[in-house]
Amino acid sequence: MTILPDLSRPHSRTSTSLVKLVFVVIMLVQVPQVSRAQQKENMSEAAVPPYILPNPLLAPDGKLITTAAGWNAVQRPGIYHLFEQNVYGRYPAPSIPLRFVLRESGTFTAGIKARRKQVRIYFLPTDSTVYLDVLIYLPASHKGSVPVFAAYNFSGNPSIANDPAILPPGRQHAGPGPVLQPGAPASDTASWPVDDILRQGYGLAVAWYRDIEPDNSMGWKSGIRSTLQQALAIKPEEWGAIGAWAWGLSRLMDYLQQDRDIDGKKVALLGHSRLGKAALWAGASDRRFSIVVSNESGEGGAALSKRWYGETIEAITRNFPHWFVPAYQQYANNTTALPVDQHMLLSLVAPRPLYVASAAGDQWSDPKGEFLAAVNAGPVYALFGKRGIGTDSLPPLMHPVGETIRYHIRPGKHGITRYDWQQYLAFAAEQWGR
Ligand code: GTR
Repeated sequence: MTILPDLSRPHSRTSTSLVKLVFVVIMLVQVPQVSRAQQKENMSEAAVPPYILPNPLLAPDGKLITTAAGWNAVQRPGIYHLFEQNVYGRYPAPSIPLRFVLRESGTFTAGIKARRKQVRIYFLPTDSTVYLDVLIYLPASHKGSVPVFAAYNFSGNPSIANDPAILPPGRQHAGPGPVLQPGAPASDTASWPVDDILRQGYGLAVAWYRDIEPDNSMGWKSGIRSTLQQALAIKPEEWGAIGAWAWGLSRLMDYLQQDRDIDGKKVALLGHSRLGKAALWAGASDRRFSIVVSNESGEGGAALSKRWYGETIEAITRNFPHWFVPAYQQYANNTTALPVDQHMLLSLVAPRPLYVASAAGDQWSDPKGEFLAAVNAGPVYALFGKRGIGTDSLPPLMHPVGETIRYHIRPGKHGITRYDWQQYLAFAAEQWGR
């Protein structure tokens, strides 16, 4: 792809000052480049070597993009394509008609009364073995369509709430992680404060990511990268598991768009950790998600890769070779050659609201690298007249900063907590004007 400068509009005074802002922000984190093989993981801030971030507004011909129109027409597609080629792979167009089957509906009291729906999304017209099971809770008192938070869960739909009516997964998927036992207490209710979500007038739509692809290096053989290979005209190696999971989120969105109980214009997509990586790629790829939330998504998610701290491309591609396209591996000890960094992934969400969150006890995810990526997506948001983080200093614990891009770091370990959710619910209320 050739990236051309945007010549469609004369540079206004605003765009000139935006350009200056771009330089200021970029200069704050850019320091001279060193070529250093990043063989091991570094957990010491003092040992972080200098690195250079690509400027998302700098077109390959050396001209700066200075308008939203130029970004959308030229730079956005170019950067998106670089992520497809080098990191996540192609995002196939849905060339197959989906089938939605309502399997169950009822009520559940999670502190507050909820309506429950369980829907199966089939991905092939006649085959019934390839599907995504969706569990939806809606505030029972609410009339009309409601905004929702959509997310994958790690351990299956029955893990999110002690609701005996939640249908078990249609099949068990190979590890890692324990096999789900029917009737066992929900194992992950702490990550899903269903009552808080419903009380604030939102619905929740969740699905188990392993319906799309089991999370191991052989998972592609039984996941959609094999079963939908023909239907989507994409070879398994043309995308990775994160790409497949992200694509599944878009199909969940297809369902949400046509459910009259749901306000399809107000769907916030949230993901934690590896599922945060998938949520960011889905949010970058599918502009119907009106808010995107990354909870401790780390390397390959919101954290900068060129900053040598915490998990590295070398470690992630060694431990999880199935998550990315094979091309990503070539940057394992050569991050300077990577033509993008994760602030550019965050930029692809612009101008939609974006929340990036870290935990101080989760240094493997590189909280500071996540913060700096959020800061450096700011110049793209500025093209749309939106304010980003507004500071280049990591804020104190539990002090969310920023407007359309927001960031917080909280104490504690890797996980998604009630505190995290409270910030996301407040952010959504603010952004959606509720
Ligand atoms: C870790 C991995 C991280 C993150 C995490 C998770 O083992 O290194 O990139 O994805 O798993 O998903 O919990």
